[in-house]
Amino acid sequence: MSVTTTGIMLERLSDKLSHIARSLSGRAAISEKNVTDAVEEIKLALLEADVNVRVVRRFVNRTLEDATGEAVLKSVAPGQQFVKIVHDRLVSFLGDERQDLVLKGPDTQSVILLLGLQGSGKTTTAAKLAKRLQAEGRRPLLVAADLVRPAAIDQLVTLGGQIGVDVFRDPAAKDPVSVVKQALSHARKNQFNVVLIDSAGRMQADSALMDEIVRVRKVADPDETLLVADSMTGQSAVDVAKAFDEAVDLSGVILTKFDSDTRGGAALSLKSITGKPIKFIGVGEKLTDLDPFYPERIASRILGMGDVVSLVEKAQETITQDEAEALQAKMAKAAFTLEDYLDQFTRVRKMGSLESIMEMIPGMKGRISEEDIDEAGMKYEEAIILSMTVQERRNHRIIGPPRRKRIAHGSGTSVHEVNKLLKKFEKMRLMMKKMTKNKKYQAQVMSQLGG
Ligand SMILES: Nc1nc2c(ncn2[C@@H]2O[C@H](COP(=O)(O)OP(=O)(O)OP(=O)(O)O)[C@@H](O)[C@H]2O)c(=O)[nH]1
Ligand SMILES: [Mg+2]
Repeated sequence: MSVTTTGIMLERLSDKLSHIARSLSGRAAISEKNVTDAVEEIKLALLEADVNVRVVRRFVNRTLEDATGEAVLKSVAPGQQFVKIVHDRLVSFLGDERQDLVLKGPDTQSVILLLGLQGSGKTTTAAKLAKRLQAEGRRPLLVAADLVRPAAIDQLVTLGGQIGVDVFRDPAAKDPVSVVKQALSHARKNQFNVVLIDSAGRMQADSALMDEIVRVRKVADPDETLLVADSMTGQSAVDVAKAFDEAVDLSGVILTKFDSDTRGGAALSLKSITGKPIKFIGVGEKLTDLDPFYPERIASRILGMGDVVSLVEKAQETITQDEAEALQAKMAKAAFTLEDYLDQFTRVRKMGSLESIMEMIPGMKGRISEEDIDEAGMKYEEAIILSMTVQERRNHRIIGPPRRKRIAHGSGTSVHEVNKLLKKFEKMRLMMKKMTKNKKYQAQVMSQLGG
């Protein structure tokens, strides 16, 4: 999907949230006050983005609940854990899983009814959906059931022509109910398996027009009753959704004009207030500009993509405090073995670099130099360690010249590489031991562990 256009929409909210996230995630220790302050800032950012007040309150309460627990504050990377909590909350407010259209099998007739306020994008979206369904191998029929606006039928016929989809119309009809009835039987006779009904727009959800839509819905008996809502209208899109849902029981929402510079509030409030999923977003005027709505992606987008998302992923792999403490104790006693070292390779692979895993260990940040972590050499190192016996991994000093030769052979490396690894490992251990004896370092570690 067009990530850049979505970015425009949520830019301001995203800037704020990612700033907060970054300032917290850099810290090795955070207090309950840090969390409440950050949540307060997020609350303001959400309100400013026009998110429904009730939704904001819910969001704030749940985030505080999750983030002020021991598990977060006492974890090794509390800032990262916090970012992950905010991210997961956002995903859940946006609707968790992607929700696709729920249609009948291709041998049966499915019906999609599109409704919404005037100018929200119903007609355009009907054509976009028809194009999409056609690409999926369906045989769609567009139905011009907007008899209110004079040019509405022509508009749909033009759009249908552009994508090669038939449009059912009856210029003489006075009641959309009769158009829909005829269209359904026309579709049955001519093997169209998806009927898309474009209904008349209304200025507001007034009772006369609501009555009409209720009657249309009754004859159409749709599989999908989709509200087409303009995301630029923010809060009022949510109110409109509520009104339509009460009248006709929506199955989902399509948020249009997601490419415009809106504040993002509608997307964040809709699911939470109406309980109806956002199924698609309109991201432009072209008929290809319709994207499935992925809560996960939008949440990442709101949090500022790139670095924050990787932080979230890292947080899932972060070593626990117990593990860090055990490692710490081993380092102090110079009991850190090649076995422990090997153990880190799997983590490193998930996290990207040895440097980043070292940074997870309290006090290690900035103390390991580039040359100590030749990452290209990691593959060799792993192969070498794997060729050792368990005893050798636990005590590398027992590895004499004949064994070095065997290990080199077994790992497909050279004696030179084996020697290099053993020398480097010895150096690392000495450094760790020296470091852990340093009083200043100890104080730093204790504060980072919250002790
Ligand atoms: N930028 C952008 N424009 C859109 C999007 N969807 C629709 N539009 C534009 O919004 C305007 C109104 O779209 P229509 O499809 O005619 O809206 P409608 O709900 O059918 O309008 P009425 O039938 O008058 O109630 C058109 O200019 C569309 O091109 C979108 O996702 N992004
Ligand atoms: Mg229209």
